[in-house]
Amino acid sequence: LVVDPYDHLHDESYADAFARGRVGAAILVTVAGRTVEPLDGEWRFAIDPHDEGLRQTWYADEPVPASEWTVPRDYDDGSWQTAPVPSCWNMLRPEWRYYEGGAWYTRTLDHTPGEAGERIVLHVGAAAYEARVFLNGTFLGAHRGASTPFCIELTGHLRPGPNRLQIQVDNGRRGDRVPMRHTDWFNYGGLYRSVALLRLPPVFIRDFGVALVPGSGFRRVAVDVALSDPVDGTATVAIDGLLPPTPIPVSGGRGRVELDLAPELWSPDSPRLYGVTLRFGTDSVADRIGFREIAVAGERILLNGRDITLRGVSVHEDDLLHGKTSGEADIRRRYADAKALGCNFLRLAHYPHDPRAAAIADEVGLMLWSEIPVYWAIDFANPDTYEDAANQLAELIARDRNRAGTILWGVGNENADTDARLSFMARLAALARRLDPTRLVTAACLIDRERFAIADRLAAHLDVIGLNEYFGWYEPSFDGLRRLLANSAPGKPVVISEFGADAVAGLRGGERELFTEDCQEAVYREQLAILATASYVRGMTPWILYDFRTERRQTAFQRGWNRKGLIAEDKTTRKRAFAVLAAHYRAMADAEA
Ligand code: GCB
Repeated sequence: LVVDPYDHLHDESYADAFARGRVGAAILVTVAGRTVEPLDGEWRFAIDPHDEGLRQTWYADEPVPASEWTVPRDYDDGSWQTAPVPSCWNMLRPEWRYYEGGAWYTRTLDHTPGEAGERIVLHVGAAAYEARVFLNGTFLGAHRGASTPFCIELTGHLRPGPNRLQIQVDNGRRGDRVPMRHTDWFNYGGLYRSVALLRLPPVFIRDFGVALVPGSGFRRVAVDVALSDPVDGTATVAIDGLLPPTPIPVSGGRGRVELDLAPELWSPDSPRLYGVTLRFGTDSVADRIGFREIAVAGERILLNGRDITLRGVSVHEDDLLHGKTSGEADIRRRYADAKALGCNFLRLAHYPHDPRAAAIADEVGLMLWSEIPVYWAIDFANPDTYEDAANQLAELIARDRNRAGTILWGVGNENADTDARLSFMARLAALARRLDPTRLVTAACLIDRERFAIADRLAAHLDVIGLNEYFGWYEPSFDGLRRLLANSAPGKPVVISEFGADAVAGLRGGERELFTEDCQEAVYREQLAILATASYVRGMTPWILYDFRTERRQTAFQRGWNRKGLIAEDKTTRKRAFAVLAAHYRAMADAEA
């Protein structure tokens, strides 16, 4: 018997399975205030570089102990190694450090049926990059995008007692994905954020949004609710200290009310949050939500009607020991370091960070730029790539729509100004506005090299123009920066979304000795002095708070790390430029006070 091992990959039904099973923003269920059943902990784990599991349908059969095999099908997952969820497999064993490709996570789910009509939803915090979910041998759905959550309904597929849940995760880099093959951050793989089960009533609250109505003089609050099913009825909303339980008429599964309310406003100086509870039938969700309005007027950015400048820093989600898996303590440390710099703002580069990053920013009073990895030269002409990017954006917005500190959605980073890119990213900007009228849209643009000005055609579609420039580093002279700023009349606020220089912590030398702390410090001094001369520069997020791991930098000084951190990868050792930026931000804050 000769079986083509590639049969399944040629089989139309398999090829279509991804598309048919794709899950995305439209069915994401909010976890806000819900009691979840965590599925974190050890899962059985195997890397599968050649996709044998998909070819041999490891998911289709119950595992049989080796002693009972009649054919040599080595899929007894009981003998596998284990891996903790959440974690990045790259951090678990030296031989998995650079592994890219497929891997299988398997575990038993013991199911005790609840009340009649109960619905059970699997919530995956993040799976990098692609995931396929199987329960008891049945393919239930697939998801693309390394950094946004997804949900798969298990109702009707679970049986009482033990069930076999398998998630095949693939972090292979591909030219048509978002990001594509080439990035300047580490390609961590795996189920690296929490996985949980939600037990829900027959009709439940899928999503909700509570925010000030833009332009209402901070006196109207809109509450939107979306249910799991297109039913009619009444939901209620209550806001602690502001609003007693108040009905929201729901028709076809959707409801919206606008209420005359004047909450205390959220700002970095006064990060006031209100407890908000929504109910429908027996279901309820709850969150702590701040109310603020973010807007632009000419070249200014206004928070709650007042001018603000964004004193920021960029940060990756990366850790020496845990890779891209972030704990609460690590997020709080990022923010404590940002505050020690005098920041009121961070750019979360270059993909959606752990959801607690936005929640804790709300609590401690930091504004955020949050973005999707439309990075460098992705396949802008490919409609499937657009769909992937748009879904990641929609999932990010659904996840973080109630986060007051998140003021900017970034739709891309350093993408050359081609026609295909313009139409792709203009559509993303329009999508962000349609899904969320309470935030501004930005992108980190490049300099127009012909005109030597800020002249990206995408700027017409943005509220705030982000600009990455590396004068003093990739381009040794600062003259270009002076020329560029003088040549530009953007008519919109500009945030310098990146500048910086690599420095090996502790390495000293002259001001033009590359990779020394002294050179990095000199670049910061000069950049800050020049940028202060352009009135339309309303903020900056220098590159970057910490050194971060990246495969593409293996040479002399870098050794697997991007060394542009103001703090080394130990997250403790501050480089000399840290104090320079801190002094600058202190002076800016004093001047504004
Ligand atoms: C950039 C990219 C960023 C890189 C940085 C660098 O322009 O946006 O992802 O890490 O430059 O260090 O070169």
